[in-house]
Amino acid sequence: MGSRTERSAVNDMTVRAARRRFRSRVRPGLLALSMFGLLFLTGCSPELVAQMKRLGFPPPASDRSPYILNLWIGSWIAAFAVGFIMWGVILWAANRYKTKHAKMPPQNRYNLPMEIFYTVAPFIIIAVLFYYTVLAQNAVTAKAPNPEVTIDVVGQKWSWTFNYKAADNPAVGQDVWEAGTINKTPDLYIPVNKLIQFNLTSPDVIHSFWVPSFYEKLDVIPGRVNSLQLRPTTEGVLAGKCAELCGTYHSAMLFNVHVVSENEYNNYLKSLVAKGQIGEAKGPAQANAPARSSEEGTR
Ligand SMILES: [Cu+2]
Repeated sequence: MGSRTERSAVNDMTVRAARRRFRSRVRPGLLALSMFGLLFLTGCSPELVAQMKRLGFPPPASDRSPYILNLWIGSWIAAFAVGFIMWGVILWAANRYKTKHAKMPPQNRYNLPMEIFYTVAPFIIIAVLFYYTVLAQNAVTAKAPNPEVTIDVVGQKWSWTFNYKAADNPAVGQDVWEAGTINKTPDLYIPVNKLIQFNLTSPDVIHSFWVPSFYEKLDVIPGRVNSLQLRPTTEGVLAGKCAELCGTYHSAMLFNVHVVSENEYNNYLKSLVAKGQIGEAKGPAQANAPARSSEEGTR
């Protein structure tokens, strides 16, 4: 009886000594990490800190952006929560059953509750992510029957054409267009806080309409019309690009998005009327011809 008590006292001392060793090793590491974090964060500009808080995303620029941003941040929180639990369990097991203990940990083969747990837990994680993804997707792809502004976008090899359906707009009264070329980056003008519908078509290969600040992109597919709606929330100039590797000069498929006041928007459309860019443009003529395989470049 006495020897068992002595043995357990010795065990307690060994465990306490191990804990002390562990703390003395971990504490300086944590301190260094937090000092580094503090220095790193204080050395950053407010924009960079804001971008880090969005986990790398640019400032949101449309009414649909917050849904995607929340899904992005929520997914990382869920991933880190699972990660911390798993890292914790791994570290605990590695420390608890170090080889110098020379003791086999209790084996749990055929432990039914444990097996059910690690089968069901991933399904719960996936189901929760799936649920929030569907909610965000429905909010982002929701369409109203009467958008305030409609713009037909043509993605062609290797630039963009924007058709402003402005015949109903009393300030303009005509449909107008603007087209880019491989050497001229086209401008897309949209009015702030208006519900805009983009109808996307391609006369040649698959492109993808992408304005990173809107957080969403949509494929531009020959033979079908894909459309998306959004309401830009802040005035400014945003970068637009093609997000589908579509051929040799894919990287030239850039455009500038000018989010402006309604007045500026109407003035811009009137300037297109003045230039005679009236009616509808569907991309360059050669782009409308069937593509030959030798012209395809990288496919
Ligand atoms: Cu493209």
